[in-house]
Amino acid sequence: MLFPEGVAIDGISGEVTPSTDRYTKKLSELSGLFHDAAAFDKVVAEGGDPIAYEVVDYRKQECDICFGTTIMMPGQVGGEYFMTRGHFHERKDCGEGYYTQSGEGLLLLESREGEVRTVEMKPGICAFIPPEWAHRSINTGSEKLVFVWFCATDAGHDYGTIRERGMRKLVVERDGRPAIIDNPNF
Ligand code: PAN
Ligand code: ZN
Repeated sequence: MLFPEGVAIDGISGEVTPSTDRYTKKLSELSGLFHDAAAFDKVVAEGGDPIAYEVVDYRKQECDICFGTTIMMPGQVGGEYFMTRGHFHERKDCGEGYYTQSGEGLLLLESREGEVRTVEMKPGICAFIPPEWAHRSINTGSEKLVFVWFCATDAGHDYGTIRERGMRKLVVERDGRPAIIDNPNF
């Protein structure tokens, strides 16, 4: 039986207490994601394979909703900001919410039909991710980007589509600011 409880979410560290699960993605695990493969190898080697992001879950399999945080480190690979893998949900009726707690970033979204949108990620903004929109978060700031996500427990992740063909746009630093450019490899 499940019991109600208050879950503490630290908006700066992203820690979730109590949590049920967590994982860390080191930069080397994101091989193939960034446009500049040589720059990627260099950052991994010279930067000591830094952590790119961490995901902390509060998830009860017996319940339909779950939530957690994503804690994204700042960094760049060949001018491209650190980003998540990006995915569609397996369940075609499942959307998601991303409520930014601290830091700054961009949420890059792409529909099945190929329409591209971005939503600014900054404290106070809760991004609505509709079903059937792939979503990738990008830390465009110099601090950690921490956001709370909430979705259906069994939404599932379809990573394959984005892994195989990438997304239509890249987010890169240009003149000290984030710029959204066409992905030349798409
Ligand atoms: C989030 C993401 C998390 C990491 O919990 O899974 O930010 O991003 P990737 O899974 O794309 O690497 C979410 O959108 N869940 O559905
Ligand atoms: Zn998702």
